[in-house]
Amino acid sequence: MRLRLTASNVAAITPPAPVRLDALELRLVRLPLLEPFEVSFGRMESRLLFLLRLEAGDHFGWGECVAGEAPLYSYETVGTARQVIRDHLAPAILGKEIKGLADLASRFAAFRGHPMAKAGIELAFVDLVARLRGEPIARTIGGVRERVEVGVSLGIEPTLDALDERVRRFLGLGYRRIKLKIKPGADVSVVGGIRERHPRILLSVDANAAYTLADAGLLRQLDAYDLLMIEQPLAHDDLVDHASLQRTLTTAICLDESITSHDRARQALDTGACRIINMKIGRVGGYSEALRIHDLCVERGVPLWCGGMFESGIGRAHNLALASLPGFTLPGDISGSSRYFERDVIVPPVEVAEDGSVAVPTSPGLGFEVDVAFLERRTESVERLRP
Ligand code: OSB
Ligand code: MG
Repeated sequence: MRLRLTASNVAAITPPAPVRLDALELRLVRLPLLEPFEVSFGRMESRLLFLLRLEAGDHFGWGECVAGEAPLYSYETVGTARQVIRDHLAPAILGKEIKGLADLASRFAAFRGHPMAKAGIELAFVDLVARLRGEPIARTIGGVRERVEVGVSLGIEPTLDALDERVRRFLGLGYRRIKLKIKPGADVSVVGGIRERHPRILLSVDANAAYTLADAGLLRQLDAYDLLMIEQPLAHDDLVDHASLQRTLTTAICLDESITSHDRARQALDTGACRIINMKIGRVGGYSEALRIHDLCVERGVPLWCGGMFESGIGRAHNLALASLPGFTLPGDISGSSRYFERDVIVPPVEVAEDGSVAVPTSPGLGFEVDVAFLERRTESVERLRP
C-alpha cells in the first residue's frame, strides 16, 4: 500500500454544520481483568473505565478518559478528571455552537494540564462529528490504512516460565511484537531469558520510569538483546537525563510518559532524548494535539506507534482510527478485547487476525456498537451534565 504522507488538518475536522452540544453523560464502569497486570508502579486486577457520551439533539458520540484510579502513571485520576470535566470543561462547551475540533480544543486551551480529561471529551466529539458526516473516525482524521499491526504489552510475572507462557501464547495468536514490562530486580535476566528462548522476535521493554541515570550501566546491558526500544526508562517528566542516557545506548529510547504535548515531543527530538515516540491520545490531551505530534514525527522521519491504557473497546476503537494514520509505522499496543476482558463494552469485540493485524472499522463513527445494556449492568455511577 502506498501511504499518503500529507499533514493532517485539525481545522478540517468539522461537522457538516456547527453543532450545539446538549448534554454530556459521565459513566464509571468496572470490568475485571482476565489476568492481573503488573508494571513497575503497581498491579491492576480490574479496570475502572470512565466513559463519556456527548449528545447533540438525537446525535451522540462516545469517548473514554483513560485516567487510572490512583495517580501512578500520571497525576490525573478518574476523580480529578471527573471534577475538571464537571466544573470546568463541560461548562465551556455545553449549550454552545461548536464549529469543529479546533474550536472545541480552543475552549479548553486556557485550562492548564488535565490532558486525559480534555481528551475524553475530544474523543466523544470526534465520534460525534464522524457520525454526523456518516463516515468512520479513521476517515475523519485522515487515516489511510485498512488494517493496523499490533503487539502485546506483558506485565511482570513471578517466574520466567510464567512470562514465557504468555509470550508463546500471544505469538501463537499472531501478535507482531512483544513488549515486556521491567523494573529494578526484574530486568536484564528476564529480558535475556526471553531473548534466548525467542532469538528472532520483535522485542521491546517498558520501565514506566523506574530507573535513574545511576542505573545507566545496568540499562546498557540491555543493548545485548537487540531490542526494538527501551520505553520510558527514566522519570515521567524528564527529557534531559534521557538525552544523556540515549547518547550512551545503542538501543533506541522511546518516550511515553514524558511526551505530554507537541512542544515536549519537539524538544525531545531536538535534544536527542528519544528516537521513537509512543502516542497516547489521553496523555497528550486529545486528537488535536495527537495529530500535530503525528505530523511532527512524519516530518522528521521518527518512528511512531500507538500506546494503550487498558482501555475498553471504546478507547480502543479510537486508537485503531489513530493508528491508521500514515505516520504510525510500528505495531501498537492495541490488543484484542480478549487480552483484557471476558466481555468488552463494544460489539463485535476487537479481534486480532492470525497475521497480527486488526481491521480498522469502516462503518460510521467508532465503527462498533456500544453494548449499552451490558454497560448499565456494570455501571458504578452515572451523571448527566447539561448547559
Ligand atoms: O506504559 O504503556 C504503558 C497500561 C497502563 C498504563 C501504562 C501502560 C500500559 C501498557 C498496556 O503498557 C498497553 C495496553 O493497553 O495493552
Ligand atoms: Mg509505556
